[in-house]
Amino acid sequence: NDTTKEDLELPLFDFNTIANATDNFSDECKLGEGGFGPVYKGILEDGKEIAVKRHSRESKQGLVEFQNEVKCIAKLQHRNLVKLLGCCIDKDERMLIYEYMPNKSLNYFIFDERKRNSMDWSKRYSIIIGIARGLLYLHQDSRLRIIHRDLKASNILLDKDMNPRISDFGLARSMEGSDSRANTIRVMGTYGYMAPEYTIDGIYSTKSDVFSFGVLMLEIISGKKNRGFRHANHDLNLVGHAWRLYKMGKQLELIDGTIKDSHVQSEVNRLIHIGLLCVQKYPEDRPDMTIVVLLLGSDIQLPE
Ligand code: ACK
Repeated sequence: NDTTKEDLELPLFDFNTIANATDNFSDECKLGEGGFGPVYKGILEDGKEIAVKRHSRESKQGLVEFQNEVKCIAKLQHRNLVKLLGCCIDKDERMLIYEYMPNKSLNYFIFDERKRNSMDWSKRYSIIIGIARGLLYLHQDSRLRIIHRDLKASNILLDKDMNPRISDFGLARSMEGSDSRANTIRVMGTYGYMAPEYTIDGIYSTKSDVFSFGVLMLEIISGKKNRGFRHANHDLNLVGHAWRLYKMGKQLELIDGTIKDSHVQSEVNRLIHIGLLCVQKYPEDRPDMTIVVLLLGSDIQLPE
């Protein structure tokens, strides 16, 4: 085990404290299964609510992801990132302790029939801009320059004010001191959100995150999930569908029918346009997050 406690620069929690907080990792406290093991809700003795990501013991991969997640986010703080409070290392157990997010993930709000109605346009817009700011912060941070690599609706958690927080940095890579793009032979991520150059050639960069962000935007606007860029079926290939509608000048058909206020149509139209810029096939054609945040916050009309 090459994770030494000194490496981490993070508050360390005692195993018993976490076991007590989560009722000994009971099923009742389990929030779900994350990419690398179960996630539990816990309550510390002072009443503070936490989420505990427990990495499975045996997994060698788990160790790599754990170190990676710690390295990437221990130093970061931003209102649109889930805050890492500390970690817990006990023999071969590794856990990450996060601030608890009471409102589940965005997945639940944009795709669940019962919940979708509660997402009016202004809420969707503030979620889009929050995610964009969080991602810009990751890309820009001069110490780390982080590429998330697995940006998707289920990794966007909502805090008590429905403010979006990017989570799950298990696959993130720091480009500190290196080129702005890199290659991998092990393509990991989520089908539907991965940029074509990443899926096909394993090339990732801040621009592959921009692609995933564009998919997320289109999903938030349409209430539909993108299943992947190879599907010819409209219901499965949201990106292709959005392009087709756009070329026919019918992009407003993309808007989720539960968004009732028609006066927002021109604004949504502009956002669809920004989303489409982000999901362009070639990474060099996509804007970087600085531009995306500027475009989102301004009322510049984009050229047709
Ligand atoms: O969509 P969810 O309710 O939000 O289900 C998943 C599950 O754990 C597996 O990842 C939830 N989860 C992860 N981190 C947190 C957190 N910091 N606060 C609350 N729930 C979390 C996630």
